[in-house]
Amino acid sequence: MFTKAPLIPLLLAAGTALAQNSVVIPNGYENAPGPSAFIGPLHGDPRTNQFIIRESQLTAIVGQDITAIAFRLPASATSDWPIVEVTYFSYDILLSDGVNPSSRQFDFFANVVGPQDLVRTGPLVVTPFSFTTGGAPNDFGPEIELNEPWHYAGGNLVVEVLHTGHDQGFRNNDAVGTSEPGYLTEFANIWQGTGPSPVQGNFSIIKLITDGATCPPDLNGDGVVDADDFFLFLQLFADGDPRADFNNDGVIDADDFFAFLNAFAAGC
Ligand SMILES: [Ca+2]
Ligand SMILES: [Ca+2]
Repeated sequence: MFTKAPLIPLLLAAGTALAQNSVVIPNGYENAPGPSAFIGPLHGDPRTNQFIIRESQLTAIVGQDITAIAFRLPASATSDWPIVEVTYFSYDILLSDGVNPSSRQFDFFANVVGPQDLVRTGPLVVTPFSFTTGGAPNDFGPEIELNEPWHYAGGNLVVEVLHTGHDQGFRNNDAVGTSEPGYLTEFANIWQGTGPSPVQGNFSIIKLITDGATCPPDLNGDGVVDADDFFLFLQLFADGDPRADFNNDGVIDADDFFAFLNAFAAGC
C-alpha cells in the first residue's frame, strides 16, 4: 500500500535547494557578460585549467561547503549547446588553498598550498541544449556536482579542472581577458592542452555553488566549533568588532555574549 512518505524526501530536497548559495568569480560578472571567451573547461580537446582566486572574491561563501561548479556560454554564442549528448570520459575537479594570483607560476603544483583534494572524478554527461544562449549574460549551464562537499574556510582558493575532452569539437565559454581589471591581482588562470607546459589564459567565469549552510558560532570558519572560536569571540567583543554583534541588533552588549554562549553550547 502506498503512503505519502515519499513526499518527505521531496520536501527535504526542496529545503536544501532553497538554502543554496553561490558566488560568481570574478565578482561583478554575475549579471554581466564577460568581455572575452575561452576554449578551456568545456572544450572538446583535453584541457587542464587552474583557477587561482584571491580570498577577497570569496567572502560570500566563507564557512560553507562547496557542492558544485558551473560555467556558461559567452554572449557571442549563437546557439544552445550541445546539439547531441556530450560525454567527457573523465572530468576531474581538485580544490585546495592557493597562492595569491599575483604570485602564480606556470606550474600547477607551485600554485597549490597545502593538500589538494580530488573532489570530483569520473565521466561527465552534458544533456543536449542544456547550455542556453540569448541572454546577456547567458544562464549558467548545469551544475557540475562534486562527489563530496568541500569546506571553504577562507583564504585563496585554487580550482583545478582536468578533462579528457569529448567528440563534439570546439566549445568556448564566457571569460574575462588577461588585460581586464583584477586579472593577476584578484584572479588568474593557467592552462595546458597538448603543449609542453602550462601557459596563461583568459579566466573562465565560474560559479561556485555551496550548500548555503553556515555555522554562526564557528567564527573562524574552520568547520569546527571549539575553544578557538570562543577566544576569538572574546577578542572581537573586547574590540567592539561588528562580528561580536551576534544577535544582529546593531549594539554589542551582554545579550550578544549570552547569544554566543548558547550557540556555542549548541554547536553545529
Ligand atoms: Ca572554528
Ligand atoms: Ca547585539
